[in-house]
Amino acid sequence: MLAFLIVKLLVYYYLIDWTIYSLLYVIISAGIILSIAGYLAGISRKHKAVIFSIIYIGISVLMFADVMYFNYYNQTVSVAQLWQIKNVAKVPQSFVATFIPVSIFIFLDIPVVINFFKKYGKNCVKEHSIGKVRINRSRKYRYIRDIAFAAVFIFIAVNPVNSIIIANTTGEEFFVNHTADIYDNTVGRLTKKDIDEKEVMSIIDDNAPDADAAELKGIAQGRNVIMIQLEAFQNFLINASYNGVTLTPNLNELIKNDTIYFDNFYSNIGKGNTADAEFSALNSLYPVIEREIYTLYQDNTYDGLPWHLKRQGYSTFAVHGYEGDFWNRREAYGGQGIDKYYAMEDLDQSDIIGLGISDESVYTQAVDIMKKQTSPFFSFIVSLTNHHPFEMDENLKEIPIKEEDEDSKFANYLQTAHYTDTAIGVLIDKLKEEGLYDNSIIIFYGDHHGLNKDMDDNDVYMGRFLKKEYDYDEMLKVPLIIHIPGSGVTKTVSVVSGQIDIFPTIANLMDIEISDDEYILGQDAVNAKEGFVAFTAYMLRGSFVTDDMMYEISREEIFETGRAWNPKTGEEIPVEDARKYYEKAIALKTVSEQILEQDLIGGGN
Ligand code: GP9
Ligand code: MN
Repeated sequence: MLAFLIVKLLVYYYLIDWTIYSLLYVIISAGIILSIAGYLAGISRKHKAVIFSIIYIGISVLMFADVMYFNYYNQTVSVAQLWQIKNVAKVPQSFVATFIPVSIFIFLDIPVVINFFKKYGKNCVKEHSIGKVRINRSRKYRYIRDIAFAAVFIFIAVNPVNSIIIANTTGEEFFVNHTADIYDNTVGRLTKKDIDEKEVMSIIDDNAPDADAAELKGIAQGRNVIMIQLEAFQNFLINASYNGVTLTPNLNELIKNDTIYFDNFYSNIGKGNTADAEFSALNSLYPVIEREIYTLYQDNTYDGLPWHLKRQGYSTFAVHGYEGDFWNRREAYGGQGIDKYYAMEDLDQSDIIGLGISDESVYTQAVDIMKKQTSPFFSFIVSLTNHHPFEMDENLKEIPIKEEDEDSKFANYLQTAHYTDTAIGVLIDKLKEEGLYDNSIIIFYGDHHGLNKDMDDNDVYMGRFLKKEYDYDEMLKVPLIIHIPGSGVTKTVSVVSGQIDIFPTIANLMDIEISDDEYILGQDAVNAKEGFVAFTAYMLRGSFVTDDMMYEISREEIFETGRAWNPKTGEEIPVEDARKYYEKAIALKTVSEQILEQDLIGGGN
């Protein structure tokens, strides 16, 4: 039975990223499980086998959830994220595609361990009742022992002295990790202090990047805004070909003329994926790790891009080919300044691919809505067809796949990403046809990665395709393409930028006034001298990218045990060189959280 338990734990720690500490974790976890079993076996309660079974199955289910979650998010499950079960149930394809067969070992030992417990439990009591073997300790002694054990355990889990050694050696152990998480989300939250509004502004002044030049100011002033967030669309696709076929011919063509292309642009999403990309782009604020801002801070007051345009007389609407209440968009868009939302149920659904309405159909229907506007408009379109697990009818697949890549997520991704580009071609043609092209600013950007480097052997396929190691610098890089027909402005901006910078960037191009007292955490990326983006998910809080350094904090969220490297060369950089930017990232993340928690844009709560 011990062998079964050990295999279960080995598989668990292997699947949530084996490190040098994992062996120690296996010993600690096994020790705790055996202590629970021993403790319960020793009591003479009628239903102790049932109690043990419930606890043990519960532990196993949580381990399985951790493994699934880790595979997708590079993090174990938190109590703050239990809400996500609802979304998993809605997108079962992605859940099934995330399942790793070996994780079944987490459940295989359950009958063996429970059976063992039953026998052992009976013996214990028998021995006890006939007064043999057991050392009969006094009740007082047992209380002291139990309290001391719990106190030491909680001390290690909560780590009140912030010891790096404790955090390092026990940080990801199953019981310690989940106890610490529960503590952080209960006591930790209740005891957290707000930062005064003035202090928030001064931290922003000291830390948020700020471009002071005003090149290209107002070149798109008064135009219609067509903003398209592209599902799972990564930057490596641009100007690339696979097996002799150009992957994104339409976007490549756009980039050649009247376009500003940002080729070092990053996704800075939190746990709300697509919805967080939207939020960050529209508001220049950072999302959070707990869940999507659209739900957590649905009732806050915002003053992002749509609100600024509304004040200039623009109509505002969003179009998306999936269920209206997904990511709580239906409820949240009003607060974002988006007046009308056309979701799946409001649109023609005759052309479905994968999860929802095909991009081509959504774009065509969106242009029809644009045509009906009587004032300049802000249209926000969120694409969908390129969604994980990237399944599409064979007849839509146009990329010939090499034998070595057959039946991979990577190959499927190339197909749906290529389709994304085809649909963009249809959109551009339709805009021209309807006379909406010349007087618009058309913005495309990716929401997040499609190919997680830790899933589906993507590192192998991508490594071969890119001819370099597939790391976060490539995985989190999505394109930002701003097309301003007839502007005569064609350039590539390579200074680092991210979704956090979209609002101030568009504001400059459209000459939208942003006053000094607005909470803006990004900068105008056209005029940026130095880039800076802080991360929230995948690379956790404290991680960042600058023009020549990327830093990933360790999973225990300890600065010293993170890693830093040059994103251009992949060369390692001493971690200490990252400290100043790490502090900047923490400062920006903290003020962003404070702005949301205190609803500061709405004047505070
Ligand atoms: C759903 C779509 C996909 O409406 O935006 O969301 P994702 O799973 O990528 O966050
Ligand atoms: Mn998405």
